[in-house]
Amino acid sequence: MRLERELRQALERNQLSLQYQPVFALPDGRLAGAEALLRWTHPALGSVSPATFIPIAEDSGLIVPIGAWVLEQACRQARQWLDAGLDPGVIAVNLSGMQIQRNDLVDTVSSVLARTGLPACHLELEISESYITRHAESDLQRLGQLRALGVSMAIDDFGTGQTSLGHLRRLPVSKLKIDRSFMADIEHDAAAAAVTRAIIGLGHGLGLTVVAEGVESAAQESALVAQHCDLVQGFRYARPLDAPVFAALCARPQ
Ligand code: G
Ligand code: G
Ligand code: MN
Ligand code: NA
Repeated sequence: MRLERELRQALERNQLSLQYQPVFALPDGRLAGAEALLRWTHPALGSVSPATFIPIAEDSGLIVPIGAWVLEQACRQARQWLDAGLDPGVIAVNLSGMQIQRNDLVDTVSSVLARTGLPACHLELEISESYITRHAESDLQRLGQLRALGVSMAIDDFGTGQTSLGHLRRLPVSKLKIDRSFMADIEHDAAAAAVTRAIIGLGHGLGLTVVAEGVESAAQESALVAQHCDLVQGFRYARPLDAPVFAALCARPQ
């Protein structure tokens, strides 16, 4: 596995970096935060998509040290923004299933927060719905401990997994991120719109904030405003940005 060997070296050779995709509030467009997204610049292949290398990182166990690096890097960056007098909002970091299952996850997160000095309220952990469906009781307990640290949690790719509604109610999460596949046709297909409306209603009924991902058009935005969706993320607003570009969007204190 050439890519696996090279991925192992990527960390120490500084080939990994993060981009930040902004998240905005509806209807006013206020910046709410960003999702940190991992990038690998391979010396020969150039930019390798996470869709290619995250599965390799998961199969090889490399996702554990790489995931810890992502967490540290995102928290350090957010702390720097705060120190510069900027308000980056809530910075979301994606966790893979293997990270969630580890006993040391809570220690890892709390020590990163302590080391970087980032207030926990600025960190959110995104957990794909596909991992949540496999949840054991112990994983649930771990998520509760994370929330006790003051970190918030979001269910990512919501609508693509099989979370039972009873289980959803027990999860210590504060946000649902509607998978971007559901954005297709919401502006002119009544059935597609019914699905997002139902997810938003479900989220609000459970007291959760709902984020629409993959918003690409003004028509999709209008549909989401009409459905009282709370937050949006997508190419209509901004692609994943290099850190200095995202910083330029952050508010200065009044
Ligand atoms: O950024 P892009 O759309 O190419 O990301 C593709 C996939 O890789 C998405 O599902 C995203 O959640 C995942 N991903 C991006 N960064 C990270 C990360 O730091 N950790 C994990 N586990 N997944 C990530
Ligand atoms: O699975 P996750 O939600 O973490 O995936 C985030 C990925 O979605 C990022 O890699 C980003 O590049 C991609 N993305 C963000 N906005 C859009 C969008 O508007 N349209 C599409 N097709 N992809 C998007
Ligand atoms: Mn995500
Ligand atoms: Na998602």
